[in-house]
Amino acid sequence: MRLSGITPSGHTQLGNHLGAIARWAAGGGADDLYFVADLHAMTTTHNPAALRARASEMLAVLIAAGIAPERVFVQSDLARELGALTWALECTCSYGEAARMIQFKEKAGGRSGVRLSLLTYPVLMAADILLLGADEVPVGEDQSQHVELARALARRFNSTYGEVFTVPRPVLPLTGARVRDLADPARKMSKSTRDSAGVVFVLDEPDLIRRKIRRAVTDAHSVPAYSPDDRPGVSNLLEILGACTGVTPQEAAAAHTSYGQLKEAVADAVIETLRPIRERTLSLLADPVELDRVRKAGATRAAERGEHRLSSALRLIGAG
Ligand code: AQP
Repeated sequence: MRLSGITPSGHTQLGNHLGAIARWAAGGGADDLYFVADLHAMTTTHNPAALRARASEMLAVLIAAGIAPERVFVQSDLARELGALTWALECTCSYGEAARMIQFKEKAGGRSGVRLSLLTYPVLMAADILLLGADEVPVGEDQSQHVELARALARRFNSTYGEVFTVPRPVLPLTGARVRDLADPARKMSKSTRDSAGVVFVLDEPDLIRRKIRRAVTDAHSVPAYSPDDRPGVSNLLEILGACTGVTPQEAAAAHTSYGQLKEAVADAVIETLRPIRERTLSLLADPVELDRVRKAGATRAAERGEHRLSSALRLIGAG
């Protein structure tokens, strides 16, 4: 069983969709679970009301994109279970192990005023994985150290207190295109980027999507060619077009003779790819009672899947 999450650190963007969500919707095993990792969006300054709204919106986007509602849940709906398991795992983890995490070192930058949760969130991530018994965790390079920690904690807990956890394996994610920021193709498109001129959000209006794509940074050439290293802007557009229309970036390049023509084609393809998701998301959000019912059902199913591991772990560690 695979477990994948998406953090509501901003609104869902095109990269999240083409790189992850579309794959999640298209493939995977019947047991796989996907979650909105809202607790992970609290490790730096955050706005509670905005986070709550984004978490609901992201849940709706995942369902609208085609992931079966019974495979989706919001992490904070399992806050009690995850909080209890995180504590048991923190009591299995050394301070040195947590402080060695590269992401912590990079993000904390040696400052003592950072939230303690920035140090401990890999333990919460271990709890996400171990509670649900995921044996495969798709992770990119930046998170692989955290899955190693989850493996170490699972092994240590099992050998110290008793066998309860499946030891997870990091696996290559079902990745699609790697989408770059339209205004700065040197960096990847990210939902939390402050200047959103180069970020297409899944819920952007079609007109806005077209304007952002028309303004995409390219280069001094005039005929499209796929060459990511020296022509990152136009190559990014070709990858986006390829991902939206099911062709290779090279094929997309061959079909266009000018940057202007290419940008219009990219805008059309992105708008048509996102249109049904946007429409379904808006209709899900327009019926909060139904969305809440789906959300509660997802949370109940996920909690039931983890219940026996949590109660065994707590009993084995001496709680209750
Ligand atoms: N630009 C991207 N191209 C392809 N895939 C991407 N993903 C993110 N950006 C791109 C994939 O989306 C999934 C969920 O992402 P996440 O929320 O776990 O974290 P992230 O990778 O940090 O996403 P963002 O949008 O860049 O968020 P912030 O701004 O908070 O850092 C992952 O599978 C990720 O690979």
